[in-house]
This record gives sequence, C-alpha cells and structure tokens, in this order.
Amino acid sequence: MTARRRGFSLRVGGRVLELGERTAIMGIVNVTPDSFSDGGAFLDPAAAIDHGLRLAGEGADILDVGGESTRPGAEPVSEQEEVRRVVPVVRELAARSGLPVSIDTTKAAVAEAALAAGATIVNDVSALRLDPRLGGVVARAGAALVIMHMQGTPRTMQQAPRYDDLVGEVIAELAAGIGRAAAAGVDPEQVLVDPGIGFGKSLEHNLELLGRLSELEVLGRAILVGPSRKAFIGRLLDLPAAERVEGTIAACCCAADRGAHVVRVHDVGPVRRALRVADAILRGAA
Ligand code: HH2
Repeated sequence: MTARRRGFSLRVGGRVLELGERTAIMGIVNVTPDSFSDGGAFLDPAAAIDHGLRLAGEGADILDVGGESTRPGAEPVSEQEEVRRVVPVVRELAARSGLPVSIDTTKAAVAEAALAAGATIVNDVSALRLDPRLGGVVARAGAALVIMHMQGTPRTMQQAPRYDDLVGEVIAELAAGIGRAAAAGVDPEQVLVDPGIGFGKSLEHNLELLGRLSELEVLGRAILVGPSRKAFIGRLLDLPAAERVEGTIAACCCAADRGAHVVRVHDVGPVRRALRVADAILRGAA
C-alpha cells in the first residue's frame, strides 16, 4: 500500500478488481467521430476493438468505451446511434480483452445495452443528474459506477466556470451523487468518484483539483481522475492534443501521489511505465 491510498475491492462481473496497491489504468476507447483528441480514429467497430485490445496489451486494467463526445460544444448523439456505436465494441472487448469493460454514457438505455453485452462498470460524467433511470439500471446489474463532477453541461461548461470554494463544492456535489446512487439502490462499495478535470473548470481550477485530490478521500470512495491530453496541459505546454503525453504522465504521477486509485488515459503504454516507477517510489515511501 502507498502511504496515501486506502484499498477498495470492486465487483466487476464474477471478478474482483483490487484498487490501491498500484495505480490502475482505465484505457480510453472512443467510438466517436468528434472526440477532442482522437475523434474519428476508431469510429469503425473493428478499429475500436483492435485499439482496445492494444490498450489491454499495453497494461490497461479497465477499458472504457464511449460513443458520445463530451468535449465543449459537442453535438448530442441519439440513444439509438450511441447503442449502435458501442455495443459491438463492448461485446468483443468484454469477450476477448480479459479486462473489465466500462461504458462511458449518461443514458440508461445505452448503459443497459452495454451491460447486457458484457460491460461491468458504468462511467457517468453527469453523476446521475441527466437520466433518472440510470441509477436503477446500475443497481439491477450489480455494476460499478463512476460518478464525475461537472459544472453545467458539456455545451456550456467552459463558458465562465466559477466557484466560491472549488474543492468544497466538488466534494459536496460528489456526495450528492453518491446519495443519488444509494437512493437508486447502488451498493456504495461499488461507487468511484472523479473530480471531472476539464468539465466546467479553468486552468487554475484543474491544477488546484489535481494538487488537492487527496481531499476527496473524505468521501470514502475510490478516486478516479481523467487528465489525459486535456486542454489544461495544452495551455501549459502550447501543444496540440496528440503531443500531450508527457503532460499527461506528469498529471497522472501527481494524482497517484495524491491518492488516485485509477487514471483514465489514452496513452496506456507510456503512462503504465511511468506509474510503475511512481508507484514503486510511493510504496517505498509508505
Ligand atoms: N473525460 C472525458 C470523457 N469521460 N469520464 C470520466 N470519469 N472522467 C473524465 O475525466 C472524462 C470522462 C473526456 O475525454 P475523452 O473521452 O477523450 O473525450 P471526448 O469526451 O471528446 O470523447
């Protein structure tokens, strides 16, 4: 165990995913035409499946499949289209990757179809605020649930994000999300929390949230964070999304030091290698 990380056991299908000993990696599989960093690259199901299998080979612990971009100003996708994009990819990756598959969606119908196809984790960037049926779907499946903080909606969130007490407000809203999950019958042990890097946050907000990540431990849940290739790194380095891997690694190592159990990233291989070293140092310091 690292000095700063409590252990958690997530039930994912018939298996248990142990979190805490080393930093787990959620590899991103975007089956979209318009994601901010890799839109269109894996819209074809065969390309998305190959990509997911490659991330598994590079050391991912979870594969997160998404069919709708959440980038600022992205066009909404219909339920039917999102199901059509993600279900074949979830089915193949659940059967062939050997890893738990997560479905990145805010919609109950999409989650239901993905869970039936073999997903065991639901990653909801709306923290159960957008679809009142989603919590019940997660509860009935016995799935794990990621609850993420977002100020506003993807359409408006980056217009003028402001907080009186950033970390306090993020914690309070995540606590409300945990409450919504419990009210829907989701086992609290199955819930992870995420401060939502880039979702209604300025550069300074993102840096403060990553720097003070360990304060989320008061929620008593495993912590997931997604800094991968995001605009705050681009702002600091003045580089496009494809050239933000070193910045992503720096953010992931800082997050691991501040209690992150899982990092959600595009560049699994480089982040895995970096975290192996970071985790060894943190374990030695424990
Ligand atoms: N970030 C994105 C999407 N889903 N889920 C969680 N839990 N945390 C995050 O930080 C997070 C997320 C945005 O990244 P990406 O999927 O690459 O982009 P897009 O939404 O444009 O597809």
